[in-house]
Amino acid sequence: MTTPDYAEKIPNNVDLRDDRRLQRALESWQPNFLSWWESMGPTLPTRDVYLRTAVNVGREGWAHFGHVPMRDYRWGIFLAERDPGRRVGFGDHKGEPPWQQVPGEYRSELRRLIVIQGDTEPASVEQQRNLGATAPSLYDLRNLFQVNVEEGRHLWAMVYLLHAHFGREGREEAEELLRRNSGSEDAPRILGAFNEETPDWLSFFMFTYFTDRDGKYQLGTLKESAFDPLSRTCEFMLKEEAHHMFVGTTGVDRVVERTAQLMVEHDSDEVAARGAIPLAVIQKYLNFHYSVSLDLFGGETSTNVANYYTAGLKGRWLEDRRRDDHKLTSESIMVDALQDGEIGQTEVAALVGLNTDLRREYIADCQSGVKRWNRILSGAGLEPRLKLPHVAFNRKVGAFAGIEATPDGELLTAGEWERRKGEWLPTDVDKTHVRSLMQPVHERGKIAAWIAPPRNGINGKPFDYDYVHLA
Ligand code: BYC
Repeated sequence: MTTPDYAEKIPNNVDLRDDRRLQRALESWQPNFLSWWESMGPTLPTRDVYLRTAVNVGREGWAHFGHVPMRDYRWGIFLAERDPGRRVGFGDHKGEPPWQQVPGEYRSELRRLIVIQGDTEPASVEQQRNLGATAPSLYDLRNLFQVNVEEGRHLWAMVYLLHAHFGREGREEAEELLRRNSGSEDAPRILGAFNEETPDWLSFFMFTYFTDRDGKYQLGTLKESAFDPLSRTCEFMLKEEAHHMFVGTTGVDRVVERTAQLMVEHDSDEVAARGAIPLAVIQKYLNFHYSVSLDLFGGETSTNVANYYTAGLKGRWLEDRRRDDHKLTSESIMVDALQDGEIGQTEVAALVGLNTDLRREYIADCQSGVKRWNRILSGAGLEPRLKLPHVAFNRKVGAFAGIEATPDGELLTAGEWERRKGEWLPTDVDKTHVRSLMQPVHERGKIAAWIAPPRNGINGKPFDYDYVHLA
C-alpha cells in the first residue's frame, strides 16, 4: 500500500507521480474542476469550514478534521487497499482474479456505468448550491458543505478511472461531467432525480436519506465489480457516504421531533402557524423523494443489468452473503408488473430481474428510517404515522411509468391523478410554506424554530462550536 502523497497537487494513494502522462492529464482537468466548483458549487461566501478531509484509507485515522477555506479543500484520489487474494464473486468470471485493466470487450459498458455514477456526484452539489443561505444552524451548514466537498471527491474518484483506463474517450467523458448541469435544458444530468431541485432543507434531508441511499446500494454493487480499481474506489466512497446518510436520517428525525413537540404542546396538528412543518407535509416530501429515488434503480426487468452481472461488471448487494450459485442462469424471481392493466407481479429470469432485487434491498432499508421516525411520534404519545408509499406511486421509470396510483396502490385515471395529486405530493402552497420557514440561523449555538437541535456535535465538538466562519 502506498502512503498518500500530500506534497502533490492532487493528493493520492495511486502513485500518480510514477505515471507522468496520467498526472499531467489529471492536473489539466483540475483547474476545470475548480472553475466548475466556483461557478456551480456552494454560493454562500465563507472564510472557512470545519471539514473532514480523507487522508488515508486504513481502518484507523482515515480522516483529518480542521477549519479549511473550501476552495483549498484537498480533493484527492483514494482507493481502498488492494486485496491480493480477491477473486471475482459472480457471473461468468466467478473464481478468477479481478482485472487490473479494462478488458476490451467490456470497455463501453464499464465506461457507461462509471459515467452514470460520476454524473450524479457533481449533480447533487449543483442541486444543493443555494442551501447555505437558509441553513437552520452552523452545525447544519457545516454538514451541507461536508456532503458537498465529498460529492466533489466522488467525482474525482470516477474521473480518475476514466482518465487512467479509458484513454481519449475517458478524458472526453470527464469534460462532459463538468459540462452537463442539473436541470439544464440543453445538457441535463443523466438520471431523473438529479435534475430535480433541492430548494429547501426538508428536501435536502429527504434527498440525503432517500437518494444518497440509492448511492449506497449502487456503490455496493459496483464494489463487487471484477474491475478491481472500480471495486476499490467504491469501497472507499462508501465510507464517506455513511455520513451523508447520517445527515439525512438525523435531519428528518429532528424535523419530526420538532413537529411532534409542537403537536403535543398545542394538542393540534396545525403546527404551520407555529413555525413548524406539518406532518402531512413531511409525508408528501417523503412520498416525492422516495418515489423519484425508486426510479433510479432502472426498470423492473433489464437486459442491461443481466449483461452487467454475467460479465462481472456489477454484482448484487452483499453478493458473498447470497446462498446460490452466483451465476443465476437457472433461477427466477417475481417482479412487479402491470398485468391486464392491474398492478401485480410476474415471474422472470433472475438475471433480468436484478434491478428489482436491488430495489427491494433498498426498500427494506428505507423502511427502517420510517420506523425510526414513527418511534419519535409514538414516543411523544401521538397517533399519526409516516409511511412509504406503494412502489407504483409516482413512477416515471419501469413497469408503472405509464399508470397512476395512490400511495396505497390503487389505480387512478389520468384525470383523477391530476385532480388529487396535491393530496400526496408537495403543492406550490406546501413548498412556499416550507420555503418561508427557511430563514437562516448563522449564529453560533442557535437553531431555527422548525427543527430540533442535534443530540451531538461533529467529531466530539459541541453543538455551539464555530463550525463555519462566514465571509
Ligand atoms: N433516469 O435497462 P434499464 C449516487 C435508462 S446515486 C433516466 O432499466 P439499467 C448519489 C437507462 O440508462 C447512484 N434514464 O436501466 C446519490 C436505459 O437507457 P438506454 C448512481 C434512466 O441500465 C446522491 C433505459 O433507461 N449510480 O451515487 O438496467 C448524491 C432502460 O433502463 C433511468 C448508478 O446509478 C433514470 N432514473 O439500470 C450523490 C450506478 N433509469 O440503455 C450521488 C450506475 C434507467 O435504453 N448505473 N434509465 O439508453 C447503473 O447501474 C444503471 O445504469 C441504472 C439503470 C441502475 C441507472
